[in-house]
Amino acid sequence: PSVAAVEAFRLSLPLVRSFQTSSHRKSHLEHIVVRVTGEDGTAGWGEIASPSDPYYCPETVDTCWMVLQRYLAPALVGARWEHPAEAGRAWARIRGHHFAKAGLDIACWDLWTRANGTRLADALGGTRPRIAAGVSLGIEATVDELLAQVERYLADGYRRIKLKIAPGWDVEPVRAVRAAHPDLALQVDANGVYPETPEALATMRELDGAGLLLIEQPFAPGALAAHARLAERIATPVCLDESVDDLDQLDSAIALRAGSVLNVKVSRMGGLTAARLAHERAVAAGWRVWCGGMHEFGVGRAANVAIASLPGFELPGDVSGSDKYYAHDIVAPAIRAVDGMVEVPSGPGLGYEVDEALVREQASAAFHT
Ligand code: OSB
Ligand code: MG
Repeated sequence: PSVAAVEAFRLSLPLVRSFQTSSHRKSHLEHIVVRVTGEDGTAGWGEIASPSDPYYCPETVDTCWMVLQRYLAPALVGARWEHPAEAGRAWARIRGHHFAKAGLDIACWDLWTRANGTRLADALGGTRPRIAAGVSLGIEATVDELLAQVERYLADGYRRIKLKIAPGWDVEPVRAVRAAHPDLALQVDANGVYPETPEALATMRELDGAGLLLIEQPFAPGALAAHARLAERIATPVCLDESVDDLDQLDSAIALRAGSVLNVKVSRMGGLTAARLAHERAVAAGWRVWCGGMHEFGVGRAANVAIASLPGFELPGDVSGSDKYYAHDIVAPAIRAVDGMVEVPSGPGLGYEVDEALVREQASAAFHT
């Protein structure tokens, strides 16, 4: 098939609970919703779940909007492909900009599977009828507030908790949560904020005694060697997120033993096609994999659910129900976790219906290529 038209919508949704970033409080998140139309009129939906600011990765909503409008959408329109895994050839010579590419890649997979009447999860090679969902909890004002959040999500049925950590908020909150829940499946994510110093190593050694499933991205994205040195010194598995946004980086990480677990994010890898290959390669190397998230709206979340149904995704992911973030999502039925599990939907494509009227009416900007 080929894509005859690309439409994009900037859409902001209010958060159920605002959260603190390194610079300010966020009460809304803005993502870009993408709609592609095939030659036969079939529609496919994708989502660009880039953060607004370049603190997680270099991309922002503004860079995604620009690159999508100026380079990616024009490259895709009219290009022929037999299978969605080939659609990315149209934009292969554009370097980087993985979040922006992921939106189009997801939309092409949705288009193709809807046109064929197949489920996205099946087309990707998924085998799980439901996926294990954990939650990612941010840095709170006090340890008591964090403990209350943990209680709340355990009461909701989630079985794995990830705590964000940073210098000044690491050993103490982890100890407190572990003391309150000795058997909890618990892991931490530093988003690369620790320098590789003796103090940081001492912190990692203390965390190593807390019975964590893994320590995610303690050092900067490019610091593969530092991750390898840490992985040799502690027993807790080191997990990479920001360090791996393409298959070459994954190969380097594997060769250097910079970790033993990969957080596979559809957005960071540049789409479902790349995420699927990363999953294959990591599993073949003996790494464990799980599905990470970027606070996706329903379209991106549905893509996460589909990829997480692949056989290698053995560890619970960050793919929680959308009600953790949004009271009104853009898809129906709402994506829900029951007893810590999200059902892989049975309908064709992404398996959820997009509220197109809401997307069109609420968008703050739109373009059509
Ligand atoms: O590092 O995994 C991360 C959200 C935004 C940016 C980075 C990360 C995250 C999460 C969110 O942890 C998980 C989710 O989508 O629920
Ligand atoms: Mg992370």
